[in-house]
Amino acid sequence: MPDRPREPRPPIERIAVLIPTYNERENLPGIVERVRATVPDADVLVLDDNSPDGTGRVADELAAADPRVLVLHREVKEGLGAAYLAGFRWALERDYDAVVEMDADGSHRPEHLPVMLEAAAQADLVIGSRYVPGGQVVNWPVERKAISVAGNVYIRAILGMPVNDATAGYRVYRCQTLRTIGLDDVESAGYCFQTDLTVRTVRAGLTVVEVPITFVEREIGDSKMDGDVVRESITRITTWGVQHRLAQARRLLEREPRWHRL
Ligand SMILES: Nc1nc2c(ncn2[C@@H]2O[C@H](COP(=O)(O)OP(=O)(O)O)[C@@H](O)[C@H]2O)c(=O)[nH]1
Ligand SMILES: [Mg+2]
Repeated sequence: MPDRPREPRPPIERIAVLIPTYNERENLPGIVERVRATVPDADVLVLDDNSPDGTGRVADELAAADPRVLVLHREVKEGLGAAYLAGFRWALERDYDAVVEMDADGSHRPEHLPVMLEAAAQADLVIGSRYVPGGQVVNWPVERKAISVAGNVYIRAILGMPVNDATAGYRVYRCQTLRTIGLDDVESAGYCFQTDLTVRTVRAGLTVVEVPITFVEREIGDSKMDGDVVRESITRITTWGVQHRLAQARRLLEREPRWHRL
């Protein structure tokens, strides 16, 4: 992974664990409790999109009982990416050093977090990776695993990305990374947001470290991945891939001016 000589990274002191929720009423208390037990000095911010099942109210109850739990209520469901962007802006305005992305359904075990945060001492982005040695997925149906593996192979091939799990949703971003890559022109609304920000981080020459995790499929509630999410991912990733290859070709032609005459 590209790494240019640079100043040592400042220590990570203030951490916000961002947990996006849509209909996660039954999952939320357990995951918040595990995060609080594992990283007691971190704040937890629940990003709820007005879940019809009342997850927002559950989040408010947790926040009322614990000053380190906070809630950002959003009016409508606009996708995982949009919820995270709101959470990132919230954290940037409050001078956190790092933000953690974590699903509410228990797939991202909070117990991996200390190792991921340790890795963040030497990284600009840490990805909890299912597809490096030691990483694994438990209880996914074979079709779901096939989509995820094929998606990552496609991303590596078309975008020339040296990352094994570019779609992963368990991450630690230094806030400085978010400032460097810029969030204002991020258009990805759904799950391809993860790939989008991975590409931006790699292209900015920042250091991405993948830490192996065990991803366990949820036991309660339903996945929010749907046709729209998959379609947006395919369309955007293919567009970025074509743009990337065209830019590469353009650079090559500029270096070899005689090719213009062919
Ligand atoms: N706020 C918000 N959270 C979402 C949205 N879509 C998914 N999530 C949350 O994102 C996390 C991952 O979603 P999940 O359905 O488990 O995706 P999967 O693990 O890929 O099947 C969960 O905590 C969801 O509640 C959304 O549109 N808005
Ligand atoms: Mg899930």
